[in-house]
Amino acid sequence: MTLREELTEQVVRIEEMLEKVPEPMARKLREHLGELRELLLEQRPPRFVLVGRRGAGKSSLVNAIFGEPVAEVGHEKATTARGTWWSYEGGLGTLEMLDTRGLQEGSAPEEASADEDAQQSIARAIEEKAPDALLFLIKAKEIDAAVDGDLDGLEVVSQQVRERYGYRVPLVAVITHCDELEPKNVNLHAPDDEDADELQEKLARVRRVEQDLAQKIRGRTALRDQLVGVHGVSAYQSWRRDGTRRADERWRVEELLDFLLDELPEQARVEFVRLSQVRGLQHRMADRLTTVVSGITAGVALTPLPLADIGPITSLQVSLVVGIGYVAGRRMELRTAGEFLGALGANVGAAMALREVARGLVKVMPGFGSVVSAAVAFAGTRGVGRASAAYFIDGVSTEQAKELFKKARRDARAEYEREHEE
Ligand SMILES: Nc1nc2c(ncn2[C@@H]2O[C@H](COP(=O)(O)OP(=O)(O)OP(=O)(O)O)[C@@H](O)[C@H]2O)c(=O)[nH]1
Ligand SMILES: [Mg+2]
Repeated sequence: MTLREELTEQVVRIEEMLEKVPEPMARKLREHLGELRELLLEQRPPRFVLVGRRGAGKSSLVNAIFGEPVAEVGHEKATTARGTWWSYEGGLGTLEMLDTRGLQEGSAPEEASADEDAQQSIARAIEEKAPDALLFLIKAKEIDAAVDGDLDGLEVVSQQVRERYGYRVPLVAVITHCDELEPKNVNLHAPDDEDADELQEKLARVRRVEQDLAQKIRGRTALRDQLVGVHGVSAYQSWRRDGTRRADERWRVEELLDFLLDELPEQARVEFVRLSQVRGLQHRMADRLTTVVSGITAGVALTPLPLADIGPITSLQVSLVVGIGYVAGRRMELRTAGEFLGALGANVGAAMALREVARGLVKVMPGFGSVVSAAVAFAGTRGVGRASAAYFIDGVSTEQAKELFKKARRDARAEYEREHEE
C-alpha cells in the first residue's frame, strides 16, 4: 500500500468512527481531518498567472523560487509558453505558470488580430484551470504612466477568473530589479558590506516605489479588493553553462515566498514549500502538520470507542514523519518512517503501556483517564513532529532528535494538561 492509500484509509476509518462521537468533539476532529486531507492527500502544484512586460523578470522569478535554472531567461521567442499553462519542473516539485506576456501591450491596429489571439488563448487557459494567485511583475524603474496598460491587462484576467469561477483571485504585485534603483553601487543582497546611510537611502526608494504602485493599483475599483501585497525584490541569478550558479543576487525573495504561502489554498502548500527549499517555510509547514496531526491523535484518544486505539494513532504519527520528510525534500518508505519512530523511542509498545495505565485510572477516577490518554497521544505526536523537523530539515543527529523528542513531549504534555484542567 502506498502512503497515500494508507493514510486515506486511516482518515476514512476515523471519519466513520466520528459518526458515533458526540459533537463538539466530532466537529473539531472533522476539521483537523479535513485539513490533513487537503494538505497531504489532495496536494497539487501551485498555479500562478504571470502578468508583466517583456523582460520584467517573469522567468527569473520562476528560477528565484526554485533556486535552479528551470526557466529560460532572456530572449525567448515571443510565442513560447504564452497563453498555455506551463509546468516548470525542479528537482523537488512542479509549479504551473500561465505567462500572459503580450496581453498588456497596447493593440496597434495592424496587430489587432494577433492581440486578440493572445487574449483568447489566455481566456482558454483560465477556462481550463483556476489560478491560485495573480502575480504582476514590473521593473522598479518602469512604474510610470505606462502602468495603466498593465493594469488593463490585470483587470481582464481577474475578470475572467471571476466570471468563470466566481471568486476574486488574490493579486500580488512584485517589483523586480530593485537592485537597479539609486544608489546603484549599493548591493541589497549583501547589506553588511554597504555604507549604512546609502543602504537606507536605497531601501527608502524601494519603499517609495512600493507605495506608488500600491496607490496606482488601488486607484482601480476592479482591482482594489484583490491586491494583497506589493513586494520589492531582486530575482537576479546567473548560471554557468555546466549548470552551476555563478551569481545569486536574490533579495527578499524568501519574504515574498513566505507571503505567497499564506495566499495559497491548502492543497498547493506542501508542494510549494518542498520545491522552494526555504528552511523557514519548511519549518512553518512542519509545525502546521504537527499541530493538525497532534490534534487528531488527541481526539482519537478521547473518543470513547474501541476503535480509538493505538493503531490509528501510530499510523498518523508515521504519516506525520513521512509528511515532514516530504516537505524537507525526501521521499520515504513507510518502513523508514516507522524505523525513525522506533529510534526516537516513540514506539507503539510504550504508548500502549501508558494507555493501559490510563485505562486503569479511569476506573478509579472517572473523567481523569481520558484527559491523561489524550495528553499522552497529543504530547507523543508533538514530540514526533518536532524531532522529525529537526532531523529532516535541520539535519541534526538521531541522538539529538531523540533528546528533542523527549523534551517536546514533556512540554506538550504540560501544555495540554494546563489547557484542559478545569
Ligand atoms: N538586475 C536584475 N536583473 C534582473 C532581475 N530580474 C530579471 N533580471 C534580468 O532581466 C532580464 C530579463 O529577465 P527575464 O526573466 O527573462 O524576463 P521575462 O519577463 O521572463 O521576459 P520575457 O520572457 O521576454 O517576457 C534578464 O537578463 C534577467 O537576468 C532583477 O531583479 N534584477
Ligand atoms: Mg520569460
